[in-house]
Amino acid sequence: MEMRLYDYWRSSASYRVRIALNIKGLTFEQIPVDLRAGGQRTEEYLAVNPQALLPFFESGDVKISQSLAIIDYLEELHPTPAVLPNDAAGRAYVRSMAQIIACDIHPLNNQRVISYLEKDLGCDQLKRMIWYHRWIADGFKALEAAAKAAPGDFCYGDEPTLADICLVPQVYNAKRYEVDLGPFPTLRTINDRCQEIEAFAMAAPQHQPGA
Ligand SMILES: N[C@@H](CCC(=O)N[C@@H](CS)C(=O)NCC(=O)O)C(=O)O
Repeated sequence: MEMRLYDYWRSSASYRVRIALNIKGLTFEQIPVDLRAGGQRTEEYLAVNPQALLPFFESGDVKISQSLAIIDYLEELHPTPAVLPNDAAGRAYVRSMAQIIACDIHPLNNQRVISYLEKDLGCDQLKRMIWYHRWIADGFKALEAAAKAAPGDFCYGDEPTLADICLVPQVYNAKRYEVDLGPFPTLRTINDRCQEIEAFAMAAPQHQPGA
């Protein structure tokens, strides 16, 4: 069954799903939705995903929003190569790292939130950047400690997992907005290691349509 991914080259949540699809060696059609032009709020896209967010995944009758739910689905359907460890404690640890990013950093810095700060609350650019940096630094502090305490060369273990899949796009965002990554040496090393893996490299924003 052909897989389709509605995404945007700079969308970090879409970037997660692209990495997972690549790790599992799955081919997929990309349907770019231009977030900067408000493509997520068009009638056409709202009919696909009423939440007006990317990514969105389709495969036949299966239609899924939310990057982590999509990756869970792919993991269940295509268990190897796995992106979760094979023991319950390991899986919980990896999910907790992934959720530091996906639940506690990313939603606070999403385009609609930054735009709300600017247009509705009148925050100037400096305040918006202080906000943006704050939540990455907060989350990365916890993630740095978690990755340092974990075994292996990646966030957890010797193969990339869901935690690395979430980390790399978030580091991309951090670099884009010039967040100081000096205090996070473990995360920087893991990010560099992931860049050497084709599945991660090919999922990078600069290789996507529209970039
Ligand atoms: N929790 C969602 C987050 C999705 C999300 O926020 N996507 C961003 C792009 S990375 C988006 O579509 N933003 C559009 C907007 O803020 O208007 C997921 O993991 O899929």
